[in-house]
Amino acid sequence: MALVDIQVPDIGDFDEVGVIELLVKPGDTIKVEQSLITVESDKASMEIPSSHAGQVKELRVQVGDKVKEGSVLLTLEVAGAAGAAGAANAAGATEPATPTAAAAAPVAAPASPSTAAAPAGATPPAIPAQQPGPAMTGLPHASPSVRKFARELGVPIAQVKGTGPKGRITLDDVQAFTRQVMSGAMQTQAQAAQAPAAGSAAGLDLLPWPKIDFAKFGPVERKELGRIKKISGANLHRNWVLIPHVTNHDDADITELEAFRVQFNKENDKSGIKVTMLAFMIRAAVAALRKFPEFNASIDGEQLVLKNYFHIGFAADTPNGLMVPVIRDADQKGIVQISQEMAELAKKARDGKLAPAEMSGAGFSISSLGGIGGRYFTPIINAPEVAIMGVCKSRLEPQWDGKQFVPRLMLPLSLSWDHRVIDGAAAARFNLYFASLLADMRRIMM
Ligand code: CAO
Repeated sequence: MALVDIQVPDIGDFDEVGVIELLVKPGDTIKVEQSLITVESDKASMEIPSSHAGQVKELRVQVGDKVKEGSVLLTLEVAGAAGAAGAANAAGATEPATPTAAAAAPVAAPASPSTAAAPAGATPPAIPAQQPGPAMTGLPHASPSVRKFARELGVPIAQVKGTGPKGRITLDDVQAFTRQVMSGAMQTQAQAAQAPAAGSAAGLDLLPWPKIDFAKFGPVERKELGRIKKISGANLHRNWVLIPHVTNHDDADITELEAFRVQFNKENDKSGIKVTMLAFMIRAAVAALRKFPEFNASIDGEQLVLKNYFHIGFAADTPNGLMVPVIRDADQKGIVQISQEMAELAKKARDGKLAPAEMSGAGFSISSLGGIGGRYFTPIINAPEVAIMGVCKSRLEPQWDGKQFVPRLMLPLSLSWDHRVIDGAAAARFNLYFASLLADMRRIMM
């Protein structure tokens, strides 16, 4: 065992810097390069690492002291005669040697991009190059270790109120901020748990849901919402509130396609196969998703997950509520197979026999009200998807062919899309392309 005095290494152009934080205490066992203290000039702050490993015997500085290159920070008990543990980095030992880069390079605050990019083992730079200080950058006044601690907790340091000297943010301030946020979050959760199922304003700072005695206005009866309605309702509510929806409307001329579909079904009447318009739309959707991949994507944090598979969900109206079965790998299936699978899945949905796996994995969905009616509507995106195509009932409409108005069968399209991922121009192009495919399905082969 030997005692070694750890000194301040070369800190660049600074004569003296103030000690603002002690990061170790007597009795601590420390490693080589572990931060010992934080020092600060009027422009910047940085941490001073240890040149040796060992146990802290005595601290030789305290907060508020001024130190410079060569000042003794602490006495360390190290293994071996001359501090063998730190022999490679003997900087700052009782008989100081020139500090090596590894030992002396201050632990840089990651707020400094220049430092993050600096190669390991580079000559120790002067303090300002390591970490521009608050006066230069307008960054909150906090030492690198406090910043690191805040980053680990995900605390936005700019929002923390500093109570240290000159408003410096201390470790305690970061902890107090975290406690405050956590207690707020708990309260919000507690409020949400108490809120009526019909819709809580918790978190959105909205007016509370109106509580009305409807019986005052006439006879009423109460009915529990079904299980599917409760589940789909909660999902729809979240999606509507969290996704910035925009809906683009357009029309597809399906005159020829519908004539072909009717003809095909007539020809195959005896086989029991019934090809539906929705099956064509699923194939058209696959082709459009290939051309516009950001429609077959999901947001994951700050990343976009682009899917290389083509699973298409379709909304099915069931006695229990809305369900969305999924046609998997629709790109590898023909119109007849898709029609058959859709019929099976829709039946299963109506019979309440859909397995969870049959309702998961879609990258894009279609909601067709074509068999019922309507003109246009705003489908709600089925998160984590980023777009959904809604279609209503087609009808014969006069269309100008350049010379005259001619009757054409027009299918109303309503494409809802997530404005965080998609923009209006892409949505308009998607609709145009989708419509052009339905107008002439030969384009799918191109
Ligand atoms: N325009 C005109 N007619 C259409 C049409 C359209 N866009 N789409 C379907 N039709 C016709 C069909 O040709 C069929 O007519 P015939 O019986 O004369 O052949 C009839 O409407 C019924 O079609 P369908 O409903 O059996 O078949 P589909 O493939 O269109 O739909 C399914 C299947 C499961 C999607 C549908 O039954 C359904 O549940 N739709 C409701 C979806 C829904 O609720 N969406 C809203 C979600 S938001 O709340």
